[in-house]
Amino acid sequence: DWSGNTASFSPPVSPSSPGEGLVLRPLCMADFNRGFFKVLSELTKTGDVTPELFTKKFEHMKTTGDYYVLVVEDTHLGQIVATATLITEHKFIHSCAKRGRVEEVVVSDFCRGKQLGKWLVSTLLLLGKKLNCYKITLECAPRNVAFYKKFGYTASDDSYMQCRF
Ligand code: 16G
Repeated sequence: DWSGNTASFSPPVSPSSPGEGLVLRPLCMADFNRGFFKVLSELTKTGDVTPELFTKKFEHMKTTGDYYVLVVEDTHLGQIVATATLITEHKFIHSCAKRGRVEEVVVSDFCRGKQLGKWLVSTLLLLGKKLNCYKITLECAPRNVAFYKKFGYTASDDSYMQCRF
């Protein structure tokens, strides 16, 4: 049930009217030179990633068919200004269903207020539904919980646990 999606756009934002010069599209190889990692570094440590490593990893992701990495490009600047990823994970349960994960949602600091986060997150919700995911999950900082609630995400009773290496 996706009726909990109450996110609204003001002014209206849609894939056909993203805002002057802003384009939402899948990641491509050339985005390495358009500041893709600079945007990611606003979320967490990216480490040193060479063009070769990026190419190898991205090729692998494309081969699996389970990675949907979206970017927003400011075509005037020729720079990536926001990104978000949907990953589908395969299950035996729920009649061999897929589960979706939303990861690395980042909007460049200087682009705040343009509702690019809403644009990306709502696009990934529609995509997850289209791909027949039985649920979509994400982890986020406590300050972002209210933002995701607007799209119908609810806090889970399950504990989020991790081992870090
Ligand atoms: C946030 C991100 C997650 C990312 C993590 C990186 C969203 C919705 N969540 O939780 O995808 O992997 O930050 O933090 O964008 P880390 O470097 O501590 O793993």
